[in-house]
Amino acid sequence: MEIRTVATVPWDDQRPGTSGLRKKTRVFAGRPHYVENFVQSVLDVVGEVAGATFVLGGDGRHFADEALRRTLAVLVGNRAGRVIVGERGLFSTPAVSCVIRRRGARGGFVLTASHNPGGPDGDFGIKYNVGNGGPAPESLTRRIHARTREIRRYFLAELPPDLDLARRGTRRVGETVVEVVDPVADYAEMLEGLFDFAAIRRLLEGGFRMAFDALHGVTGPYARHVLEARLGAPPGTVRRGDPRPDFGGLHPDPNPTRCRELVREVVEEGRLDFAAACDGDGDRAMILGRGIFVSPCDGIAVLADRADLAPGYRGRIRGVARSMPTSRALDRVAAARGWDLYETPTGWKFFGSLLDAGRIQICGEESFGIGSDHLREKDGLWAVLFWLQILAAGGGDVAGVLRAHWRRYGRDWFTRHDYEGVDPAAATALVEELRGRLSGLPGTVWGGVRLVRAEDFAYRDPVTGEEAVHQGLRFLFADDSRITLRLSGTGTEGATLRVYLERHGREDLDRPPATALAAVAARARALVEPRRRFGRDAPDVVT
Ligand code: VG1
Ligand code: CO
Repeated sequence: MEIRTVATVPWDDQRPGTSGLRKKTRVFAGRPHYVENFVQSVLDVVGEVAGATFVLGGDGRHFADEALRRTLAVLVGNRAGRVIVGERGLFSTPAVSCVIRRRGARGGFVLTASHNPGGPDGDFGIKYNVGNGGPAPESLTRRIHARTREIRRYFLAELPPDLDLARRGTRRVGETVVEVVDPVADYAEMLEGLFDFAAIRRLLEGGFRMAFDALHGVTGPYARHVLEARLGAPPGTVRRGDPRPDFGGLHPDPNPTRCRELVREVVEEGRLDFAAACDGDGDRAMILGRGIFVSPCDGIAVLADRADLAPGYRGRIRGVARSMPTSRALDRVAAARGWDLYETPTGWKFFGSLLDAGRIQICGEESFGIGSDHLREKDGLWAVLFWLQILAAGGGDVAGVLRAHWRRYGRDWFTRHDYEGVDPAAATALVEELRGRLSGLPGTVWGGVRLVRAEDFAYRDPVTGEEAVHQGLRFLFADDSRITLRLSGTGTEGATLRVYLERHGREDLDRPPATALAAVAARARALVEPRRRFGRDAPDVVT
């Protein structure tokens, strides 16, 4: 097998964001060496690649086939000992995390831009996960970025043209064993160890009506196997279950705006007991119950509070964590139960050290991602099973579970307003101006309510001591309401401003967030001035 040293020139824009390197598909596809440069940069930084095992796969989006072969060619070129590839190039993000851990791999490459749309005019991405199964931490992504700016060569193997990555089997290519595997098996077996499958099966066979919408992302094969084949949900429970390169023209982002029809069917018309949808790479899940939408912030709190109902978590929770913009519903559960509570910057990479150290067992983000120490990624199908476990064990329905939670802890109304594709200079100016004014804001009055605290969120990892600064501006008011502003780190066009609003209360628990948070939203508008700064009167997406 011939391995060539290919001369290359660096690209200056390969900085990983909140979750991997994300760009327009045409950037990945059109620029010479773009994939190889990034993969080689990762391997140069990680080191000791020869003989090591890597996991490789993705959500099957447009360009994934080509990126798969090019990534594999660089791994073989670097004399990796073994590459475990998902059949047809498919692997969900949580499954990659699972397989890295089970097989003791050095790391894994996930070819996905997650919830971003795909296709030739959409987005593509590469995430690198490390040996604990989790996203590369900041210290590593900084070094990877530095490496991409100086790389001058990569090592490339010529893959045999008849190497078939669509069929299971093991084959030696040069010094590397290429093992094409069923991407579902390990992951499904892991789930079976965490939940009481017999109880969930009784629920699903007992007239319970549910739907799972894979949005043509990678979760279709996982959900079909777990929900339909193993747990006895009727065929057809999984919708849009075949992964497609363009996600069927959909935006594989499970939120009420993008999943209008499912929300109408379940929440508005009450035609099913339960429904869920996952994003392209399977780490997010939106949960709906008959007549009710579960805010992900509430979802995290409920799952943690009821963890004893799942065999894998009974009596095991000692600490929990949430990203900073996520509502404080989880804090109330932690306080009541005497658990430690950590508040981290946005992005799953910040949970890894806490999970590794055993300080937390369950964690989550407002952006539909929840997970636990079973992996080092958020996990969409796991969250679905956790809800089914709660319903199977406790009886009742989603609405009943949520309302009982609110009665006990009060309700943390939460909403997120996204201004997408705004002028990056205007977005940066907003953040910088407000940052400059932070110390003068406490004591000022907004719509009759005093602002009591304003800060630029910084985080020191309690395990590693690593610092992360400028992780969002947050404003606390005298009525205990909270506004957080930050710029997205996953977009590929313009800037996206995220405005997170929340307030706690014990009265009128069924009020929708739009009503309960109307006054807070008005204060946020006064802070942001979207009309003046961005020429916008309303956010593009309200979650
Ligand atoms: C968003 C979410 C964040 C999540 C990240 C990756 O990041 O806000 O909570 O971890 O996406 O999710 P940002 O920087 O755009 O706000 V995934 O499922 O796209 O890998
Ligand atoms: Co995702």
